[in-house]
Amino acid sequence: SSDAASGDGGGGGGDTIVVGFAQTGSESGWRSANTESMKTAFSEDNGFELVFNAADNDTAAQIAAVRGFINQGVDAIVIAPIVEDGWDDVLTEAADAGIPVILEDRTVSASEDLYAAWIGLDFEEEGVKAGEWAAEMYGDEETKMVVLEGTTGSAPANDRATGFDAAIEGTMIEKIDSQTGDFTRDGGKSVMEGFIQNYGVDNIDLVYAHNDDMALGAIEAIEAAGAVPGEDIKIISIDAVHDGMQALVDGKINYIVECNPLLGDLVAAAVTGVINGDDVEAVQYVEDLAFDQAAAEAALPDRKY
Ligand code: GYE
Repeated sequence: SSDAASGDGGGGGGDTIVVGFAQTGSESGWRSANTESMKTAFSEDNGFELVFNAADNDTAAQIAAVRGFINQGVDAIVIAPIVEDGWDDVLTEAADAGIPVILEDRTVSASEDLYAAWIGLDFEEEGVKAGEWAAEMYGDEETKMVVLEGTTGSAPANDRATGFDAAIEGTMIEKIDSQTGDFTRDGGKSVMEGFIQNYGVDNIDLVYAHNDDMALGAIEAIEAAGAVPGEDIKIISIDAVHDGMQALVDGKINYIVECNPLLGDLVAAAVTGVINGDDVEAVQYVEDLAFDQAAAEAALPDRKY
């Protein structure tokens, strides 16, 4: 409790729980909101000492950070895994050292025995929601679509593609190209510039972006090519961060599926529960909404991120 923590002086003794958090990096607005949520939840006032690492989306650096936490002997490790594969060794090392691991945000392909809990979002369902809307709006006419993928090998890039593709099956939406923009605005912009160069701005009808930041980058590329985003080229994205929602209100994005980054309190509760030996739900999904322009207009004033 905060009472137990106050007066502790941050010395790391007593009731303070020392948590190493291996964040992906700082690629997007979603990530900024997630980092802030985590730092707030794992505050000294809440009885934590947070050792924060952001790996700049370098998977080797992220694994090295987790090894550092193990060597340091932290009480618990939280990871937002950049990619799904490659976690078996270091998770086994954490288990051997008796340090519990809690995953937040993205999932891993490693055995569930190697971590105590995962808290995050249903990325495949997000893709389905985006695809169902695309199918309903554009599925009856010939629609040439390009896809801006998230970080290659990441759970949200994999699952958002799977869900969307399943939802548009049998429609007249044709995926003409799909490349990674690494979840960044710059990445989305340069990949979209390449698509426009290769296919011609008039031959692209729809962009499906795995996050808002890449959609915002694509908007810049579309406008620079003299076309009108949201009209000449429709755009669907995922996250519903503030700048994305503003673009939706402005008519430059047509639909956004939410991905809630405010996971800090749930993750902190899971860490505390695991350390206290409580029964902690091993898989915790957080609910997501979806917005068209009117819904975005209504929601924007009260958005927390
Ligand atoms: O959608 C994207 C971020 O893993 C859900 O990562 C997260 C994704 C999010 O960079 O904006």
